[in-house]
Amino acid sequence: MSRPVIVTCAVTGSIHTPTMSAHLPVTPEAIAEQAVEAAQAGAAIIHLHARDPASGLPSADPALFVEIVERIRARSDAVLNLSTGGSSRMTLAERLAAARLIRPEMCSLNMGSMNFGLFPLAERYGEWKHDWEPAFLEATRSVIFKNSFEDIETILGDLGGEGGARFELECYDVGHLQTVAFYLEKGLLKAPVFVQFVLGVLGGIDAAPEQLMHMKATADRLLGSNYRFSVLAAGRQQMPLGTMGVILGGHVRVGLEDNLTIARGRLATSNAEQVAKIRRILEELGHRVATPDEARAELGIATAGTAR
Ligand code: KMH
Ligand code: ZN
Repeated sequence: MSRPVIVTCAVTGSIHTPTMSAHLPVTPEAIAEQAVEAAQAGAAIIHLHARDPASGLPSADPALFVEIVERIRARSDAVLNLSTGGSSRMTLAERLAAARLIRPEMCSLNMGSMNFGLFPLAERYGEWKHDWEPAFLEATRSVIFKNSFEDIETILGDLGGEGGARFELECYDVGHLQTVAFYLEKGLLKAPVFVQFVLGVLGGIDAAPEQLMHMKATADRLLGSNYRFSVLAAGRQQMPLGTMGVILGGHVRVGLEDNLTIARGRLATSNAEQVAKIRRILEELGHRVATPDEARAELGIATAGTAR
């Protein structure tokens, strides 16, 4: 049966570095341009990070986020989803500053503290565009991506609640689903929650079909009908496991934050290229992409115009 599938596009993130792809957008103009193209290609939700325009280093500067958001809003009605994960080297206050100011329709919310290993990526490159890149990746050997219960409650309290943001609940392992169930039970999260199954981060669950089934079965058991899900697989499993998520009745996230390629050994030239690819696949499967307003209705976001 034809079903509107919500495609999220995560356009730049804080994992990849400028050396890895010339197509990774860095400046507010480039991030906004790629976001608008991704929305035109079929993405209903745009997941946003910012980078320092000169160096490409992940940035928490609210002024950069404001510029990105204003540029996108002038040309697109896509749901804008601001990261509260930032990068594992930012403090919680830094990570929240932009969302506290902008009050977006959606924010990410990472459901547990974990190792987040980017250091193996450093071995693949010999020469770097910027000095900070190898040190940034190497630092993930010792840095914890901190998302304590207190941090989660701070984010829920500051950004959620009545009239607040809906959340993309980033779950990197089955244990994180227990935390989602806990906050649903406590009433701090409101159903239906939007769970992003994140597979393939070093330190989280690996990117394999069996693990996606395990995440889905665990979420079904713990969350019942109170959740919707999307699938994000880091690296080359992005399209295969995203497709599997669609087949399982879920939604899908693509974008250069999670994977720089469009096929084995070939860099994607834009975020829109990845959106177009998953769109072709899901249309071949008999589905269609959800519009931003269909995504808002499905996820309980107040319709554009009535809020923000
Ligand atoms: N980078 C992804 C694996 C966030 O921005 O809050 C998860 C993510 C986290 O998008
Ligand atoms: Zn992100």
